[in-house]
Amino acid sequence: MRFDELDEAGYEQARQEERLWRAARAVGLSRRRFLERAGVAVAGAALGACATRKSSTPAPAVTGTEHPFVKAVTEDKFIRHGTNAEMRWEQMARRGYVVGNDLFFVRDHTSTPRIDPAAWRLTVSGSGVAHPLALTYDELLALPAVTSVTRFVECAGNGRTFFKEAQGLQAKGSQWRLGAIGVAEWTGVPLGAVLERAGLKSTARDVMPAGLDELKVRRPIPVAKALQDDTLLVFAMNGEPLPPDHGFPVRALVPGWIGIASVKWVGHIEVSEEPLFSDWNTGSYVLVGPTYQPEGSHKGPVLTAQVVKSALELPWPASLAAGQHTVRGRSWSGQGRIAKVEYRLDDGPVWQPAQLHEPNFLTAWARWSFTWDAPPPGEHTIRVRATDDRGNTQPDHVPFNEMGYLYGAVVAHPVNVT
Ligand SMILES: Nc1nc2c(c(=O)[nH]1)N[C@H]1C(S)=C(S)[C@@H](COP(=O)(O)O)O[C@H]1N2
Ligand SMILES: [Mo]
Repeated sequence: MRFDELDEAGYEQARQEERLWRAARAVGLSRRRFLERAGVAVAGAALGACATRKSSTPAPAVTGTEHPFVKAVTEDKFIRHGTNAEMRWEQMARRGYVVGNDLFFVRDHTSTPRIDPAAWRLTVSGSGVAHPLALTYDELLALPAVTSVTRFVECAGNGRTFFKEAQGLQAKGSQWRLGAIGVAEWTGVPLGAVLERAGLKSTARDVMPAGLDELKVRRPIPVAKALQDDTLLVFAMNGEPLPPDHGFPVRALVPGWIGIASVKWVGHIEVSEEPLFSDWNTGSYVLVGPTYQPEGSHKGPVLTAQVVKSALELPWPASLAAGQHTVRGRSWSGQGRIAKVEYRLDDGPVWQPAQLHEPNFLTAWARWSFTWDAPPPGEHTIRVRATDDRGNTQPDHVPFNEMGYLYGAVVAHPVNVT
């Protein structure tokens, strides 16, 4: 099989096949037998079992896993999309402000690596720092940390499937509905503090954390964003050591920005006086489509902050008995706090206000509710539209882009009233 590796979906498919093929070789399967057994998922599961029995070699700093995830990704909590797992929104109906680590969505370009914290090092180097630095896990944990930084991590492609469902245009990549977002309470060392220790120069321009996963996922951010108080090197999530699937031992947290900036399993940080590039800011995570133009080495405008979105804490489609209900959901923005949420039934002309609930943290989300007299039995839709305190609001339509990023348009949630 041949894939276009410059395209996000192609890259992942190619790597997925390579990974399984390597696993096959490790347990002595010929490529032919491997392909015969093909049904890639089946082969993966079988090989996983063999590989576990065989592994007795001493642990290097980074080892791969046969399966994409370490935590239990079960049907009741998640919708699987290959190496990614989307949170089921109805699960949030019984929960508080943050998303528990067990329910937090996972977005792995390949699979979750297992990293030995004793062998792990964080290195910082490049033309933008005066003295390159190497820190052990214990040394990083000994630096002054901040906690209670409650922020979302959201994939740039969250909502992607609506390009197809609402506009009939299929975008490349995981067909997420709205569950590629989670809010957690993060603990970590401000990235700026680590950069200062490496002698950050006033001429430094870009900062690029790089992951220790198979693809070495990396994406630059400007120094100004790296130095923001809440841009962190995170080592704990909701009061627990960062789970493997979410970047153990250390991930970046780049608040408000598309998820790819929050690099997981960080091993190295490059700091440069020159602009930095990687495939994740030139080829992907840029807007490519009829209304967008390439910009220099970037295939299109480079994505940074997330747009405004809303989701209902209901299954998709939902089913409700006729009568009165409290409908709940959450709205968020990468650029400010949520200021207003409105809802609308079916194609009715009137937007009515929903009630906002505290807390309403910046670049996290706001919960809201409204009382709904479910109409007579039949198929209905609920639409929700949020506005942030910068005046950004959810439009009825967003122009198509090939990789399906930033779908912030109002979504019609189907509700079957019985
Ligand atoms: N090293 C590395 N970092 C990564 C990724 C990855 O595949 N490898 N995925 C990114 C993407 S696209 C997103 S949306 C977020 C998802 O974070 P989560 O899996 O903790 O929810 O991690 C980002 N950081
Ligand atoms: Mo993402």
